[in-house]
Amino acid sequence: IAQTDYKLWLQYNKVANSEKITEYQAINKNIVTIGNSETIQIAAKELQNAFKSLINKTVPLSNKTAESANIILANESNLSPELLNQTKTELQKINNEGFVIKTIQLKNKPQILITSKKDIGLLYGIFHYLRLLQTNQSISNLNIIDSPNTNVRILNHWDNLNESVERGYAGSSIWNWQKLPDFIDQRYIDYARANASIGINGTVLNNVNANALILTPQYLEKVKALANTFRPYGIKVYLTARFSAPIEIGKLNTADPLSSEVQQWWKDKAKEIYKYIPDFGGFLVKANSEGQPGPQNYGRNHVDGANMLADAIAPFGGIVMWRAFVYSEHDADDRAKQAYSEFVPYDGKFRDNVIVQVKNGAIDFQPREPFHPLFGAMPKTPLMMEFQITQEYLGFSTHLVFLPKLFQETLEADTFSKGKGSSIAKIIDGSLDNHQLTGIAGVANIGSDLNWCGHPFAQANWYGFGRLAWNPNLDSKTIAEEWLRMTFSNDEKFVLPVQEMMIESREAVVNYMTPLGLHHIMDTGHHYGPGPWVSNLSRPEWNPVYYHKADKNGIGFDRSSTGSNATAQYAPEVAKEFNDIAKCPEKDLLWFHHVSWDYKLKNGATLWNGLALKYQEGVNQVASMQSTWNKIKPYVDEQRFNEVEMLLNIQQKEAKWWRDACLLYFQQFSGKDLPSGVEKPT
Ligand code: GCW
Repeated sequence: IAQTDYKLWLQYNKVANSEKITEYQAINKNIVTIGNSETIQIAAKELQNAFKSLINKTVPLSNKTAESANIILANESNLSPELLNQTKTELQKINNEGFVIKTIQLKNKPQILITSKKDIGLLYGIFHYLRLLQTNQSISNLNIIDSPNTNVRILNHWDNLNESVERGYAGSSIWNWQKLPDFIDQRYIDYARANASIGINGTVLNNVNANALILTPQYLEKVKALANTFRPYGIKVYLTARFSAPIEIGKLNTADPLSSEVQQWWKDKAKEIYKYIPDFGGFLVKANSEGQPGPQNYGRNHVDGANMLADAIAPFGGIVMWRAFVYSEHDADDRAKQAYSEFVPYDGKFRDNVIVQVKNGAIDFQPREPFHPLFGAMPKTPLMMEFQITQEYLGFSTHLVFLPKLFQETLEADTFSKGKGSSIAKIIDGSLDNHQLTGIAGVANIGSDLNWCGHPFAQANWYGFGRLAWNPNLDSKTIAEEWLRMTFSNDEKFVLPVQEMMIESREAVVNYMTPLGLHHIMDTGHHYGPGPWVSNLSRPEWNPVYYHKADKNGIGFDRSSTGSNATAQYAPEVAKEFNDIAKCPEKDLLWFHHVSWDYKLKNGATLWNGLALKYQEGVNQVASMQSTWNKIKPYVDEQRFNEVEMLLNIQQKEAKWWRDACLLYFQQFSGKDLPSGVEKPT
């Protein structure tokens, strides 16, 4: 049996609705391309292939309009005056990666013109157009004007040179370093195509826990081969820069960013890289975090380090993405405060080609975190978002969790940094503080598994990340619907219940793992399964007990003004809310407060009962996901149906494991019975 899910959301299943297929066949008669870049050829070929299966038709390709209906692909410089005239105003509204899809009249026939400033816009345009067909929408009277809201839409692969993947749950790395540069695996092309279809335009090939060898000629040859493969798809290659590379591969005895010898080494290195890859994107750097080398090893700071690399790469147009994920045992009263304390003093001090990459929350990719307080606190510095698509703390590739719901929650959060309406989306897209350099990164969940992501539904997280990177204001519900229609079926009897299941899956995982603001109570190291009892690790903030602080008086981390005062890192309006136990959203309660077991929640239940009931609710939600899945069996191929069924069975077992382990453990402190409605652990 063919592996259906290798094809991701580009299944191009034959359109089942007969009216639609007639409509689509009538207008898609000829594909006309004007211009001959590799990108335009890829776009035309994609259309041809898609039409073959979507509408069961071989559509001819030419470079001249025929006397009938045409679908015309041409960037603005290749438009005839007649065509330009009909799209001038629309073209003014798009940026260099945007596109216009417009129904126009030519020779008295309706035509579909896809146009753009650059050819990459045409590729994005045809994928948008095909999405309309894939989701059975009307294609008459189109006038679509679309551009990405951010400029760096990038995947971060945590892939090691030995082909293992840090926090990867879908097999090994897809980069076959041993066979590169001469062997171009078809996967690289399929990867580029899938990314282009959702507007991703950059990829960091290797782990932020970096190996300097990637910067040696032996590897740069291989990186070049990948960059050449990705280029026509609009994807730039970036690498992580190990800060100590001048010592490890340069034979210097220091990596001090203020040493002129070190500065020269990076300048030469940049020059060398650009000889291989003229459009190299730049560096991603994890410095002085979790044992990685950095400027602080030499008594220098993040600005010294980032600017030194930025200066080396600026003449070639590259950027530096400097990560803000830092915490250390020396400042362990509250790990959540550290990135803010360390970075805010540097606001406005970074070079123009530096962007600071900030995780969505202040701890580490939890099922739920309040937004990171750095957002809104560094208005003079471009900040980019770092989401984790791979599910390190959310059940790996075993649990079905639809992450765009989580991403959306963060993007919509209001920082109040410039008063009400200062959402994170506006910080990320540069509009709030007027930044030109903008970006959004996702730690990839892609591996060598036949289905790319380990779980068939984990593909939706890759898809949704790309869609939100393009437009951070999209609704996750719309994303789920699009993805389902493209990946499985347009039948409403399938789409509606499964869409609901996806949307609910995020709250389910929060409930059965870390309800009411609990966090980081996963078992240590691997972060799979519960481990709230772990307390024996050498650094305090590695231990789950540090985060939940359960005792006989209650549970939760007091980050209010009576505790670590992390709330003071937010704008006053936000701080006021988080600080006050009565106003703090209950979903974040135990993140910000140590709350007594008898505290009355808004629904009247005591905290203990409420917590127990949330764990139970999570288990029930997974049971309802299972029953939804069983009902849609007729609409899904057997292979994917079975895979998801088996995975949901594991998720159900493990939701119970979480509930029982956490409640039995916390019960030692609360000393209370489980409320009715909560199943007794067996
Ligand atoms: O999420 C944590 C992971 C580490 C990771 C680190 C980081 C790449 O447990 O595996 O290292 O964060 O983001 O740098």
